[in-house]
Amino acid sequence: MKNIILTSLFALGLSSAAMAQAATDFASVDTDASGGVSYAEAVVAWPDLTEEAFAAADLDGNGELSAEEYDALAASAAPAM
Ligand SMILES: [Ca+2]
Ligand SMILES: [Ca+2]
Repeated sequence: MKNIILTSLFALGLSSAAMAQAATDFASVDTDASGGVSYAEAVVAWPDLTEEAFAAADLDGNGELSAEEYDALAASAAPAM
């Protein structure tokens, strides 16, 4: 049964899009629950994220994305994929 379900998901092309969505909310990406998303954490959820894009999203330049900074990044990055 599992294989049938997985195959169906892949066949529908939901594998990357749907699962990426599910795993990219702030709390999920902040894997160490520090309250900020580091570049290392962000790149897990956004493999294509460049350091430049991360730095641009880090508006206060503290090296981590707050929930607000992260949401802004996610909003701009999500439609691309
Ligand atoms: Ca963190
Ligand atoms: Ca920041």
